[in-house]
Amino acid sequence: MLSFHSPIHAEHAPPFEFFRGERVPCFETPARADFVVAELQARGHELCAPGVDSRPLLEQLHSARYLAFLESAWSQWLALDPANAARQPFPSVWPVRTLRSDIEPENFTARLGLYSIDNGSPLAPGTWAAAKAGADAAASCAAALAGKRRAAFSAMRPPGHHAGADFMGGYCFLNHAAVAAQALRDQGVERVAVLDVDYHHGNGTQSLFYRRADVLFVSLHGDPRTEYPFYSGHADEAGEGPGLGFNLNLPLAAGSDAATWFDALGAACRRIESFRAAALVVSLGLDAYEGDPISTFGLGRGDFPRLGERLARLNLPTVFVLEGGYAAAELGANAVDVLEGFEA
Ligand code: OKP
Ligand code: ZN
Repeated sequence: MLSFHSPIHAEHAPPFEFFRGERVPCFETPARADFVVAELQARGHELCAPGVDSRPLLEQLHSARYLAFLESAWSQWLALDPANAARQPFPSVWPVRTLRSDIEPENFTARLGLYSIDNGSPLAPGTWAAAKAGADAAASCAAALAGKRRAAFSAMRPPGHHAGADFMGGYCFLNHAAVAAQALRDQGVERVAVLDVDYHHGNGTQSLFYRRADVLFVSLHGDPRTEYPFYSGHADEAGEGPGLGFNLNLPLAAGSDAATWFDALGAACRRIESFRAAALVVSLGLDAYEGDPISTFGLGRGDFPRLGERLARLNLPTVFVLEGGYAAAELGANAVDVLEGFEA
Protein backbone atom coordinates (compact mmCIF):
# COMPACT_ATOMS: atom_id res chain seq x y z
CA MET A 1 0.00 0.00 0.00
CA LEU A 2 1.16 3.52 -0.72
CA SER A 3 2.45 4.84 2.60
CA PHE A 4 3.58 8.26 3.75
CA HIS A 5 6.37 8.69 6.24
CA SER A 6 8.82 11.33 7.40
CA PRO A 7 11.75 10.83 9.78
CA ILE A 8 10.68 14.07 11.48
CA HIS A 9 8.46 11.96 13.77
CA ALA A 10 11.60 11.10 15.74
CA GLU A 11 11.99 14.74 16.85
CA HIS A 12 9.17 14.03 19.31
CA ALA A 13 10.97 11.88 21.87
CA PRO A 14 10.11 12.94 25.41
CA PRO A 15 12.18 11.00 27.96
CA PHE A 16 9.45 10.00 30.41
CA GLU A 17 5.81 10.04 31.44
CA PHE A 18 4.25 9.63 34.86
CA PHE A 19 2.79 6.50 36.43
CA ARG A 20 1.63 6.59 40.06
CA GLY A 21 3.61 9.75 40.59
CA GLU A 22 6.85 8.23 39.33
CA ARG A 23 8.73 8.85 36.10
CA VAL A 24 8.50 5.87 33.76
CA PRO A 25 9.81 5.53 30.19
CA CYS A 26 7.32 6.68 27.54
CA PHE A 27 5.20 3.96 25.95
CA GLU A 28 4.82 6.12 22.85
CA THR A 29 8.33 6.03 21.35
CA PRO A 30 10.06 6.78 18.02
CA ALA A 31 10.87 3.07 17.77
CA ARG A 32 7.16 2.42 17.13
CA ALA A 33 7.17 4.16 13.78
CA ASP A 34 10.59 2.75 12.96
CA PHE A 35 9.22 -0.79 13.37
CA VAL A 36 6.28 0.05 11.11
CA VAL A 37 8.50 1.54 8.40
CA ALA A 38 10.95 -1.38 8.58
CA GLU A 39 8.05 -3.81 8.08
CA LEU A 40 6.63 -1.81 5.16
CA GLN A 41 10.05 -1.83 3.50
CA ALA A 42 10.67 -5.52 4.22
CA ARG A 43 7.37 -6.41 2.54
CA GLY A 44 7.99 -4.18 -0.48
CA HIS A 45 5.47 -1.38 0.11
CA GLU A 46 5.90 2.01 -1.55
CA LEU A 47 7.00 4.78 0.88
CA CYS A 48 6.75 8.49 0.07
CA ALA A 49 7.57 11.71 1.89
CA PRO A 50 4.44 13.79 2.66
CA GLY A 51 4.13 16.56 0.07
CA VAL A 52 0.99 18.38 1.23
CA ASP A 53 1.05 21.28 3.71
CA SER A 54 -1.79 20.55 6.14
CA ARG A 55 -1.82 24.08 7.63
CA PRO A 56 -5.15 25.17 6.06
CA LEU A 57 -6.79 21.95 7.26
CA LEU A 58 -5.36 22.36 10.75
CA GLU A 59 -6.78 25.88 10.84
CA GLN A 60 -10.24 24.51 10.03
CA LEU A 61 -10.09 21.95 12.84
CA HIS A 62 -8.00 23.44 15.64
CA SER A 63 -8.36 26.85 17.29
CA ALA A 64 -5.91 29.58 16.31
CA ARG A 65 -4.77 30.08 19.89
CA TYR A 66 -4.15 26.36 20.43
CA LEU A 67 -2.07 26.12 17.24
CA ALA A 68 -0.10 29.22 18.23
CA PHE A 69 0.53 27.76 21.68
CA LEU A 70 1.62 24.35 20.43
CA GLU A 71 3.88 25.68 17.70
CA SER A 72 5.83 27.87 20.10
CA ALA A 73 5.44 25.82 23.29
CA TRP A 74 9.03 24.59 23.51
CA SER A 75 10.57 27.98 22.81
CA GLN A 76 8.30 29.55 25.45
CA TRP A 77 9.41 26.88 27.90
CA LEU A 78 13.08 27.63 27.14
CA ALA A 79 12.49 31.37 27.43
CA LEU A 80 11.56 30.88 31.09
CA ASP A 81 14.97 29.39 31.88
CA PRO A 82 17.65 27.98 29.55
CA ALA A 83 18.03 25.09 32.01
CA ASN A 84 14.51 24.02 30.97
CA ALA A 85 16.14 22.42 27.93
CA ALA A 86 16.79 19.43 30.17
CA ARG A 87 13.37 19.52 31.87
CA GLN A 88 9.96 18.34 30.79
CA PRO A 89 7.11 20.84 31.25
CA PHE A 90 4.17 19.66 33.35
CA PRO A 91 0.74 21.32 33.39
CA SER A 92 -0.01 23.08 36.67
CA VAL A 93 -3.72 24.03 36.70
CA TRP A 94 -6.65 22.72 34.64
CA PRO A 95 -9.69 24.98 34.05
CA VAL A 96 -12.29 22.37 35.01
CA ARG A 97 -16.00 23.13 35.42
CA THR A 98 -16.57 26.55 37.07
CA LEU A 99 -13.12 27.91 36.16
CA ARG A 100 -12.63 30.22 33.17
CA SER A 101 -10.98 29.02 30.00
CA ASP A 102 -11.68 32.10 27.86
CA ILE A 103 -8.70 34.13 29.05
CA GLU A 104 -5.28 32.62 28.35
CA PRO A 105 -3.07 33.04 31.41
CA GLU A 106 0.45 34.31 30.84
CA ASN A 107 1.95 31.62 33.04
CA PHE A 108 3.30 28.85 30.81
CA THR A 109 2.49 25.77 32.90
CA ALA A 110 -1.00 27.15 33.61
CA ARG A 111 -1.49 27.59 29.86
CA LEU A 112 -0.28 24.03 29.35
CA GLY A 113 -3.12 22.99 31.69
CA LEU A 114 -5.61 25.02 29.66
CA TYR A 115 -4.65 23.07 26.54
CA SER A 116 -4.30 19.56 28.08
CA ILE A 117 -6.85 16.97 29.17
CA ASP A 118 -4.29 14.97 31.15
CA ASN A 119 -0.81 14.95 32.67
CA GLY A 120 0.33 12.23 30.29
CA SER A 121 1.08 14.01 27.02
CA PRO A 122 4.69 15.09 27.41
CA LEU A 123 6.11 17.82 25.19
CA ALA A 124 9.58 17.67 23.65
CA PRO A 125 11.61 20.10 21.49
CA GLY A 126 10.31 18.52 18.27
CA THR A 127 6.68 17.92 19.26
CA TRP A 128 5.24 20.51 16.90
CA ALA A 129 7.45 19.44 13.98
CA ALA A 130 6.57 15.77 14.45
CA ALA A 131 2.83 16.34 14.89
CA LYS A 132 2.76 18.72 11.90
CA ALA A 133 4.60 16.16 9.75
CA GLY A 134 1.97 13.60 10.81
CA ALA A 135 -0.80 15.98 9.76
CA ASP A 136 0.98 16.53 6.42
CA ALA A 137 1.17 12.76 5.93
CA ALA A 138 -2.56 12.39 6.64
CA ALA A 139 -3.35 15.19 4.16
CA SER A 140 -1.06 13.48 1.64
CA CYS A 141 -3.04 10.25 2.04
CA ALA A 142 -6.26 12.12 1.23
CA ALA A 143 -4.57 13.69 -1.82
CA ALA A 144 -3.53 10.21 -2.98
CA LEU A 145 -7.20 9.17 -2.90
CA ALA A 146 -8.08 12.21 -5.01
CA GLY A 147 -5.46 10.86 -7.40
CA LYS A 148 -7.56 7.70 -7.67
CA ARG A 149 -5.61 5.50 -5.30
CA ARG A 150 -7.83 2.97 -3.53
CA ALA A 151 -6.03 3.41 -0.22
CA ALA A 152 -3.08 5.06 1.53
CA PHE A 153 -1.42 4.75 4.93
CA SER A 154 0.13 7.40 7.16
CA ALA A 155 2.96 5.71 9.07
CA MET A 156 3.54 8.53 11.53
CA ARG A 157 3.52 9.28 15.23
CA PRO A 158 2.78 10.73 17.79
CA PRO A 159 -0.88 9.66 17.39
CA GLY A 160 -3.73 12.15 17.02
CA HIS A 161 -7.18 10.86 17.95
CA HIS A 162 -7.26 12.26 21.51
CA ALA A 163 -6.47 15.81 20.29
CA GLY A 164 -9.44 18.14 19.86
CA ALA A 165 -10.00 21.66 18.61
CA ASP A 166 -8.05 23.21 21.47
CA PHE A 167 -6.55 20.41 23.51
CA MET A 168 -3.86 17.76 23.56
CA GLY A 169 -4.14 14.49 25.47
CA GLY A 170 -3.20 10.81 25.42
CA TYR A 171 0.12 11.39 23.59
CA CYS A 172 -1.79 13.30 20.86
CA PHE A 173 -1.31 16.92 19.72
CA LEU A 174 -2.88 17.40 16.28
CA ASN A 175 -5.73 15.24 15.03
CA HIS A 176 -4.36 13.50 11.95
CA ALA A 177 -7.45 11.37 11.22
CA ALA A 178 -9.60 14.51 11.32
CA VAL A 179 -7.17 16.19 8.91
CA ALA A 180 -7.63 13.31 6.46
CA ALA A 181 -11.43 13.38 6.84
CA GLN A 182 -11.61 17.17 6.38
CA ALA A 183 -9.31 16.97 3.35
CA LEU A 184 -11.63 14.40 1.76
CA ARG A 185 -14.63 16.65 2.45
CA ASP A 186 -12.79 19.60 0.90
CA GLN A 187 -12.12 17.44 -2.18
CA GLY A 188 -15.88 17.15 -2.57
CA VAL A 189 -16.50 13.76 -0.95
CA GLU A 190 -20.02 14.24 0.41
CA ARG A 191 -20.03 11.80 3.29
CA VAL A 192 -16.89 10.61 5.09
CA ALA A 193 -16.82 7.93 7.78
CA VAL A 194 -14.11 7.81 10.42
CA LEU A 195 -13.73 4.40 12.04
CA ASP A 196 -11.55 4.33 15.13
CA VAL A 197 -10.31 0.85 16.07
CA ASP A 198 -7.74 1.99 18.62
CA TYR A 199 -8.22 0.47 22.10
CA HIS A 200 -8.84 3.96 23.53
CA HIS A 201 -11.84 6.07 22.62
CA GLY A 202 -11.00 8.77 20.06
CA ASN A 203 -12.48 11.59 22.10
CA GLY A 204 -10.72 14.26 20.06
CA THR A 205 -12.06 13.05 16.72
CA GLN A 206 -15.52 12.58 18.20
CA SER A 207 -15.55 16.13 19.55
CA LEU A 208 -14.37 17.64 16.26
CA PHE A 209 -17.28 16.11 14.32
CA TYR A 210 -19.90 15.88 17.09
CA ARG A 211 -22.18 18.53 15.61
CA ARG A 212 -21.66 17.52 11.98
CA ALA A 213 -23.71 15.19 9.78
CA ASP A 214 -21.18 15.08 6.94
CA VAL A 215 -18.60 13.10 8.91
CA LEU A 216 -19.76 9.97 10.74
CA PHE A 217 -17.59 8.94 13.69
CA VAL A 218 -17.69 5.30 14.79
CA SER A 219 -15.45 3.92 17.51
CA LEU A 220 -14.71 0.52 19.09
CA HIS A 221 -12.89 0.85 22.38
CA GLY A 222 -12.45 -0.14 26.00
CA ASP A 223 -15.36 0.95 28.19
CA PRO A 224 -14.51 4.40 29.59
CA ARG A 225 -15.85 3.33 32.99
CA THR A 226 -12.48 1.63 33.43
CA GLU A 227 -10.31 2.73 30.45
CA TYR A 228 -8.64 5.93 29.29
CA PRO A 229 -9.86 8.59 28.43
CA PHE A 230 -12.58 7.90 31.07
CA TYR A 231 -14.68 11.00 30.36
CA SER A 232 -15.73 10.20 26.79
CA GLY A 233 -16.74 7.15 24.79
CA HIS A 234 -20.02 6.00 26.34
CA ALA A 235 -22.68 4.40 24.16
CA ASP A 236 -25.18 7.23 24.71
CA GLU A 237 -22.95 9.82 22.97
CA ALA A 238 -24.86 10.05 19.69
CA GLY A 239 -23.98 13.51 18.38
CA GLU A 240 -25.58 16.90 18.89
CA GLY A 241 -27.68 19.34 16.86
CA PRO A 242 -27.18 18.61 13.16
CA GLY A 243 -24.75 15.84 14.16
CA LEU A 244 -27.31 13.87 16.18
CA GLY A 245 -27.25 10.26 14.96
CA PHE A 246 -23.83 10.64 13.32
CA ASN A 247 -21.71 9.42 16.23
CA LEU A 248 -21.62 5.77 17.26
CA ASN A 249 -19.65 4.48 20.24
CA LEU A 250 -19.28 0.75 20.78
CA PRO A 251 -17.56 0.47 24.17
CA LEU A 252 -16.49 -3.07 25.12
CA ALA A 253 -15.67 -4.38 28.58
CA ALA A 254 -12.00 -4.50 29.47
CA GLY A 255 -10.73 -7.99 28.72
CA SER A 256 -13.05 -8.53 25.73
CA ASP A 257 -11.98 -11.32 23.38
CA ALA A 258 -11.54 -11.25 19.61
CA ALA A 259 -14.99 -12.74 18.90
CA THR A 260 -16.68 -9.93 20.86
CA TRP A 261 -14.49 -7.35 19.15
CA PHE A 262 -15.27 -8.61 15.63
CA ASP A 263 -19.01 -8.63 16.40
CA ALA A 264 -18.71 -4.94 17.29
CA LEU A 265 -16.65 -4.33 14.15
CA GLY A 266 -19.52 -5.82 12.15
CA ALA A 267 -21.97 -3.40 13.78
CA ALA A 268 -19.58 -0.50 13.05
CA CYS A 269 -19.32 -1.52 9.38
CA ARG A 270 -23.10 -1.84 9.03
CA ARG A 271 -23.51 1.74 10.32
CA ILE A 272 -20.91 3.00 7.83
CA GLU A 273 -22.87 1.26 5.05
CA SER A 274 -26.23 2.72 6.13
CA PHE A 275 -24.59 6.18 6.24
CA ARG A 276 -23.65 5.64 2.57
CA ALA A 277 -20.12 6.90 3.15
CA ALA A 278 -18.14 7.66 0.01
CA ALA A 279 -14.76 7.44 1.74
CA LEU A 280 -13.36 5.96 4.93
CA VAL A 281 -10.66 7.10 7.35
CA VAL A 282 -9.44 4.41 9.74
CA SER A 283 -7.80 5.50 12.98
CA LEU A 284 -5.55 2.47 13.04
CA GLY A 285 -4.51 1.84 16.60
CA LEU A 286 -3.07 -1.63 17.08
CA ASP A 287 -3.45 -1.68 20.85
CA ALA A 288 -6.38 -4.12 20.78
CA TYR A 289 -3.55 -6.67 20.42
CA GLU A 290 -3.34 -9.18 23.29
CA GLY A 291 0.34 -8.33 23.82
CA ASP A 292 -0.24 -4.61 24.32
CA PRO A 293 1.31 -3.43 27.60
CA ILE A 294 -1.37 -0.83 28.47
CA SER A 295 -4.53 -2.43 27.01
CA THR A 296 -6.66 -5.51 27.74
CA PHE A 297 -8.37 -6.80 24.57
CA GLY A 298 -7.55 -10.21 23.18
CA LEU A 299 -6.81 -9.83 19.46
CA GLY A 300 -4.11 -12.26 18.34
CA ARG A 301 -1.58 -11.88 15.53
CA GLY A 302 -3.92 -13.63 13.09
CA ASP A 303 -6.74 -11.18 13.75
CA PHE A 304 -5.08 -8.22 12.03
CA PRO A 305 -5.28 -9.54 8.43
CA ARG A 306 -8.90 -10.37 9.24
CA LEU A 307 -9.52 -6.76 10.29
CA GLY A 308 -8.11 -5.57 6.97
CA GLU A 309 -10.29 -8.03 5.03
CA ARG A 310 -13.43 -6.86 6.84
CA LEU A 311 -12.65 -3.21 6.11
CA ALA A 312 -12.01 -3.99 2.43
CA ARG A 313 -15.54 -5.37 2.18
CA LEU A 314 -16.86 -1.83 2.73
CA ASN A 315 -15.47 -1.22 -0.75
CA LEU A 316 -14.50 2.41 -0.05
CA PRO A 317 -11.48 4.57 -0.81
CA THR A 318 -9.66 4.37 2.51
CA VAL A 319 -7.05 6.34 4.44
CA PHE A 320 -5.33 4.48 7.28
CA VAL A 321 -3.76 6.65 9.97
CA LEU A 322 -1.49 5.06 12.58
CA GLU A 323 -2.66 5.73 16.14
CA GLY A 324 -1.69 3.68 19.23
CA GLY A 325 -0.16 0.25 19.75
CA TYR A 326 2.59 -0.13 22.32
CA ALA A 327 3.88 -3.65 21.78
CA ALA A 328 6.46 -1.93 19.59
CA ALA A 329 8.27 -5.03 18.31
CA GLU A 330 5.01 -6.52 16.98
CA LEU A 331 3.48 -3.19 15.90
CA GLY A 332 4.99 -3.23 12.42
CA ALA A 333 3.80 -6.74 11.61
CA ASN A 334 0.31 -6.09 13.01
CA ALA A 335 -0.10 -2.79 11.13
CA VAL A 336 1.15 -4.15 7.82
CA ASP A 337 -1.00 -7.28 8.30
CA VAL A 338 -4.08 -5.02 8.38
CA LEU A 339 -2.98 -3.25 5.20
CA GLU A 340 -2.21 -6.52 3.40
CA GLY A 341 -5.48 -8.08 4.59
CA PHE A 342 -7.20 -5.04 3.08
CA GLU A 343 -5.36 -5.43 -0.22
CA ALA A 344 -5.79 -9.20 -0.48
C1 OKP B 1 -3.14 6.82 23.44
B1 OKP B 1 -3.71 6.09 22.23
C2 OKP B 1 -0.36 4.19 31.09
C3 OKP B 1 -0.90 5.57 30.91
C4 OKP B 1 -1.81 5.63 29.73
C5 OKP B 1 -2.99 7.27 28.35
C6 OKP B 1 -3.07 6.31 27.21
C7 OKP B 1 -3.13 7.04 25.92
C8 OKP B 1 -3.32 6.12 24.74
N1 OKP B 1 0.38 4.06 32.32
N2 OKP B 1 -2.08 7.00 29.38
O1 OKP B 1 -5.09 6.05 22.17
O2 OKP B 1 -3.18 4.78 22.02
ZN1 ZN C 1 -4.83 3.68 22.13
